[in-house]
Amino acid sequence: MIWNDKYECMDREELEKVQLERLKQTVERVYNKVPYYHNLMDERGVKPGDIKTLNDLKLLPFIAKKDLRDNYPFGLFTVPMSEVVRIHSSSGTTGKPTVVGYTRNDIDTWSELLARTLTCANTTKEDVVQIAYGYGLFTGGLGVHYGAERVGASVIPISGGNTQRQVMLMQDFGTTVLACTPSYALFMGEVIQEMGVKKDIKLKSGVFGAEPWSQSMRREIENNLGILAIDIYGLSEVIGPGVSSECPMQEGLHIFEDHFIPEIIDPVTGDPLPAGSRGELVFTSITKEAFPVIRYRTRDITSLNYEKCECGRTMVRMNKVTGRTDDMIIIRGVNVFPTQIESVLLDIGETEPHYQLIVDRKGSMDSLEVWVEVSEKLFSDKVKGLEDLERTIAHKIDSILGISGKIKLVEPKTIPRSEGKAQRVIDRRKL
Ligand code: DLL
Repeated sequence: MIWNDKYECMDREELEKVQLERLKQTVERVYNKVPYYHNLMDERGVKPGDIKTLNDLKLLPFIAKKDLRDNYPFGLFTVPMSEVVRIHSSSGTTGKPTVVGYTRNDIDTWSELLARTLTCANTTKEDVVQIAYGYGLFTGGLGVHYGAERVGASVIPISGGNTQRQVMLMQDFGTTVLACTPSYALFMGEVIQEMGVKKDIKLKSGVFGAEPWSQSMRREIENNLGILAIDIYGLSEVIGPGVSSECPMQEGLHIFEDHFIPEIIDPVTGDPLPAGSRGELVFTSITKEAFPVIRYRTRDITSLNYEKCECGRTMVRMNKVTGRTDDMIIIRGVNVFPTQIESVLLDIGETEPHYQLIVDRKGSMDSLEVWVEVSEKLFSDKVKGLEDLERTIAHKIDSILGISGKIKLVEPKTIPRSEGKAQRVIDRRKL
């Protein structure tokens, strides 16, 4: 089933006409309403009238998280506060958070996009949707919530945490669709196992996102919970969740291009890259009222696939995000994404999918330790076997990623569990 096939299945030529019209309006809007954009465009010698084709997008300046911080909190809004009905913000790791605002129409658009997203996970009004993303300033909880209501499903707005209670309600209320981060879904699977209640769980699908996760982690979640696990992507600066979503084919995430124009650029030079190349994803929002963004640099690394999808949607697909240009860790000169190590661990199969990377520096030498849990049985049974397993993992990481590291197998429940985004990397280097 497709939620809104008028747009989701639109002919490309027609879609591009819609995009161009909306882009022109958005550029006009930011130029006239936001002094910051006005100055940036003037500095580049670009006027709204110069945008004549979609190709002219590249004339426009980029915007990054720093620009949002410099205009904290509301400096990039294009409407007076009397028209803003919601504010969200994204927790920065340093300094001030970034703040985003929505008009009533923006909330309406957002609900529609999450309705599309949930429909990609086969959600209908017959479903019971348990929303275990955090509610609050984070966009996950409320974003998915409005979409689930738009679909007409019965919504359980439980937010994150209190996992035993989550599982109890899941049984009692007959939850069929779960919405949370993939790391939390994995943890829930574990708790369901421990409570011995898998047979009482009616889950059929889940919409998981807000952090990178590998195909092997998907298999793990799908097997543990017996569901279809759909990857959903978004970021607060662009709208929140609802920027793109996998369809049941699970071969890339359809970007809702009638609202967001994607580009892939070289993260170093900023030059647009040809179709199919891997690079940094950039978005221009073309329907937002309160807080549109022009060429927002996401720092997320992916590529775009313009081939036709079997599901019938014509919107371009982005491949799974493998990491960020800035959470990418560089160890002894090698770029490492936590998801690459996760894939190695899950492919070996004898470990649990709970791990943490500890990066440190002694003198001028970086060190990498990978802490990973093994099952109770393996841990107590075979101390000798553990050493072999540590060697196998170290060897595989070295041969695939080109980086040597010390593997430390630890007892179950040693690695802190997450109810939101997992913290995969502890970087102790003072860089
Ligand atoms: O994480 C919005 C969201 C909520 C998306 C619920 C999906 C589900 P932020 O907190 O602003 O917004 O974080 C955005 O999270 O730039 C990516 O680096 C990462 N991210 C989000 N979804 C995915 C995903 C929300 N499916 C940042 N795969 C983004 C990989 C993701 N990374």
